[in-house]
Amino acid sequence: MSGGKIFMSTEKEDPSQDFLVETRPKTKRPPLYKVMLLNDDFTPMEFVVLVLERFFSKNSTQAFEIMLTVHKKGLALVGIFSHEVAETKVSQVMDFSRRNQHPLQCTMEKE
Ligand code: TYC
Repeated sequence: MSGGKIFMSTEKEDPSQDFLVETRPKTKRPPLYKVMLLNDDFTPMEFVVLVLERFFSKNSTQAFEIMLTVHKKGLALVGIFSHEVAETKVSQVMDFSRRNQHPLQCTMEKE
């Protein structure tokens, strides 16, 4: 973030009259959220690949690699989004998995 303090002189004899002006804009970037997929023993690998392609716009190579990372390590980061978008992604994955009777879990956490 840019900004800082500018020293203002009153151009009077007494330097104690000089003052500092705060120039840092009081804005905050909105927090971002990591969306993760979790491993389980039952969801078919092809289904996880499909989820990554459909909801996270991964190509088939990327989707397969992320799926394998989850399978081997227990979880993987699939994307970083605003709170609203992250919530939507998690809901879409959980609904799609439930409707297809797979126990696949998708979670989000503040970055
Ligand atoms: N472990 C699953 C299997 O062997 C595959 C899998 C991968 C499941 C990634 C979930 O997020 C997941 N069929």
